[in-house]
Amino acid sequence: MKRALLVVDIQNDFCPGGALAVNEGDQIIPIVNELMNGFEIIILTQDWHPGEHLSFASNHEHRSPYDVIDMPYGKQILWPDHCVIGTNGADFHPRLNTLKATSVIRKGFHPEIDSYSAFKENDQQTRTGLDGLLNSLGVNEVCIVGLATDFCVKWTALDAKEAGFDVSVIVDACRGIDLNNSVSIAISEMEDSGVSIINSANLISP
Ligand code: VGL
Ligand code: ZN
Repeated sequence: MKRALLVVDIQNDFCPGGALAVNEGDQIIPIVNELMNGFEIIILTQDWHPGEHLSFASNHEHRSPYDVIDMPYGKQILWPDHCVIGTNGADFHPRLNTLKATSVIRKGFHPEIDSYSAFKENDQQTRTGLDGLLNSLGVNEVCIVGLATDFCVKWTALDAKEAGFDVSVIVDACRGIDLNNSVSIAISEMEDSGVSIINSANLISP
């Protein structure tokens, strides 16, 4: 029995003032830093896009952010340019305690594929290697926090479940983008897939 904390995309661009700011995104940071004390294995994820990434509306003619287009792998929401490799927006938020992290997983660096999940990209085939890392460390349970509840947190949780891990999402340590009620839909989808939705106060340290 070994658990890991997955800290999803707590980067400047997803926090207030950033290019794809999540409302109150920075408010989870003290809770996440506190939760880190209860974990030996802490994995941070980092959304990491080249400037020519096809999830950016700016790379398509006559398209605006939040338009939906067809990609070879299915529907894709177009986003404002965000988390561009090497920019301040792609850096972890300065108040996130990154010193405790044991690994960092970067995702979304293939220009033609978006990647919400920390396990596999949106084509549902290209893998990040996270399941191999967790398995080789003997992890059987993952607790997930971060941004955004309705995109990267949700897809990471669903893929973790599919990969055979016990999965909890600590909701008060997550915030969402919330397009058309997508946060409550995401919570239901996760619950229906067997993901436990819990509060940080209920997380008992080993
Ligand atoms: C995310 C949209 C685009 C996320 C990343 O971290 O939830 N959302 N890229
Ligand atoms: Zn992204």
